[in-house]
Formats: sequence, C-alpha cells, structure tokens
Amino acid sequence: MNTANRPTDAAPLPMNIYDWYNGPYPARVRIALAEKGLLAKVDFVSINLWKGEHKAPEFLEINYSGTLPVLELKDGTRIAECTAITQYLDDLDGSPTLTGSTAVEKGLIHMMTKRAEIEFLDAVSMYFHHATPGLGSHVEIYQNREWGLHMRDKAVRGMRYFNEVLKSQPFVASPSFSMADITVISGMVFSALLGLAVPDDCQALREWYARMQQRPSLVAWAAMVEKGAPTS
Ligand code: GTS
Repeated sequence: MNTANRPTDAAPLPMNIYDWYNGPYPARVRIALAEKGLLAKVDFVSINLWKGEHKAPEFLEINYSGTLPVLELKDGTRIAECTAITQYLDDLDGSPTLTGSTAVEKGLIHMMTKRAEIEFLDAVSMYFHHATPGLGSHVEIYQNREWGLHMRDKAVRGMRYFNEVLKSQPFVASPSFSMADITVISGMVFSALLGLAVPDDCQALREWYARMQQRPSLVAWAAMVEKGAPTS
C-alpha cells in the first residue's frame, strides 16, 4: 500500500493547552500528561473561568463549547474534550496505557469513562452550575436549582456505584490504571471543592482514592494547585 501521501502525526510536539490551573476537568488532562511523562512538552495558557474568559467570543473561536481544556498543536489543530485529548496523547507514542491496548480493554475503559462522566463527574458539575453560585451571575446565565439538586443526588448515587465496582477490583475499568480512573478522580476533586461529601459507607471508594492520591501524577497536580493561581 502506498502511504506516501497519508497525513502524518510526526513531530506534533510541543503543544499548548488552554486550561485553568485547578479545574477538575483540566486536571484530567494534566494527570494524563504526567502519567505519560509529557508535562514538560506543554505550554499551559490560562483561561480564567472566574472572569468568564471561556465564554468570550475569542475563546469560542478556539472551542465552540466554551469549556476547558483544549489542546492545540503547533500546526493549529485543536482538540477539545478530555476523552479526545487523552486518546490523542495515548496514541502519540504508539503505546496506549490510559485508553487500553486490546479491543476488550478499549471497550471497557471507554464504557467506564463515559459512565464516570454521566453518573458522577458531569452530575457534580451540573450541581455546581445550577444549585450553587457557580462561577457567578456574569457567567451562569441560566440556573435551575431543582435540577442542580437532582444532579447532586445523582452524583452521590454515582459514588455508591463506583464504590461497589471498587469493592472487587483495584481500578475502575481494567486491571491497570486508566482514563476511567482519572475521570472518577476528577469527580472526587470536584466534589471536594464543593464540600459534597463521600457517604460514610463508601469505604472502597475512599481507599481507592487514597491510593490514587499517592500516584506521582496526582502528587504533582496537588503541588501545582497548592502554589495557587497563575499571576499572568
Ligand atoms: N465535556 C467536556 C470535557 O470533557 O472536556 C467538559 C469540560 C468542562 O466542563 N470543563 C469545565 C468548564 O469549562 C472546566 S472546570 O469546571 O473543570 O474547571 N466549565 C465552565 C463552564 O462554564 O461550563
């Protein structure tokens, strides 16, 4: 087969990532980068969520959805959505470790990542945006408190679901750490920021999270957050 004219992924680094330093969704990509040893290849561009910079017309040109993070390659290609960015990073070195190697692993990790978003992380986010002051009235143009509280309860049910999963396996989707773990970690980070407590009976979830927090990628992320918001 002639592959001479096929688009190539050669030399795609360095890259930019638009994000906000302690955002729970941006944490997913920062943790993935750290797990893959790629943090040093990235320039982070701060978009201040609290000022609503992610909803400004200039940023909507970068990501139609007006959300963080977004990865930008040096040729200008932009990839939004944490799952898509993580998949890209995994495929870069031809040795996927976060999104699976075999067809079964890929399927299970994809399913559990989606489940972690729908049942937990995105529900926490909806709670934040609808039933708390969120990012402030200049950003939160529509709020529905009842819906937000419904999402909070859904998130707590999600915690109980993942607690059950983690009673019988060490990781969320597979025999090893994956994008699905990172997604549940992000849900735990977001819950902690909002003071949304993990139910006392979720022992397996708590133990798993304590183990996850010892991984070098999470230690590095916590140290970066500890330093506070970027000044420029
Ligand atoms: N589905 C998107 C993804 O997976 O990338 C969701 C991204 C998302 O919601 N990002 C948050 C955001 O931009 C960032 S953070 O809240 O975790 O810091 N929120 C701002 C908003 O107004 O929705």
